[in-house]
Amino acid sequence: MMTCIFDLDGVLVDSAKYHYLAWKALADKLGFVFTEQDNERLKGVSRMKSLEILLEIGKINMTDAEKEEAADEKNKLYRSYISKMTPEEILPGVEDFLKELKSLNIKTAIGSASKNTSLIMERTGLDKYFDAIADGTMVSKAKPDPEVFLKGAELLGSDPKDCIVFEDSEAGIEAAHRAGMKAIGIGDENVLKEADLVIKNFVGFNVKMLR
Ligand code: B16
Ligand code: MG
Repeated sequence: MMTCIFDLDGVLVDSAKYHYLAWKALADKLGFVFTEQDNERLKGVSRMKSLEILLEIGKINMTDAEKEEAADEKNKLYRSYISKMTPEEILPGVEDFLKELKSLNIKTAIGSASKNTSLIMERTGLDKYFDAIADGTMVSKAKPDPEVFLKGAELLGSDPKDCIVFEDSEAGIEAAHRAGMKAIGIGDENVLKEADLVIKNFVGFNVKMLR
């Protein structure tokens, strides 16, 4: 039976802008410029890996303890932004597609690297559409490792070969394929070259197009 697994940031909601603001505040404090273009490199990447990329851009060295502290500080600021999110921030076309999946009894899961998944799901009301959540609190290996998607399939009792993953990052597309799943890219087809199909967004997208 078909199962749909969704990445969260960049697929269902645009939380990348809040990640950007929070990382930028840290860069400002450390005294270097962090642009929106730099932020592209952090999409789909874990929190600690994101910090390491940021520090590389700013040419700054930190001890492990300082890194923990900086990542914590960023996360506190990030959570203050996402705790004000509303259902209006669900990306266009997403809810119609999720409603269609529900009406057809197609199983759904989240497969996200974020440790803040549950807060975003609550604030936006997305939680009512999902049968299972696999997120950064449950896995130890980040995308492109397939762990988070395999966890999602396992929670639903689905066979990976019946799963279709929706992803906005290259690492996520690779992770889906390594899990033995199909991958639909959300975004730019020149970037998400490895995806089985790329769509710009969910506007007008429906289950017929999947079959
Ligand atoms: P957190 P996704 C990812 O979510 C984001 O794309 C990435 O930018 C972020 O660093 C990562 O989650 C960890 O997030 O700091 O909230 O644990 O795209 O896998 O849904
Ligand atoms: Mg993403």
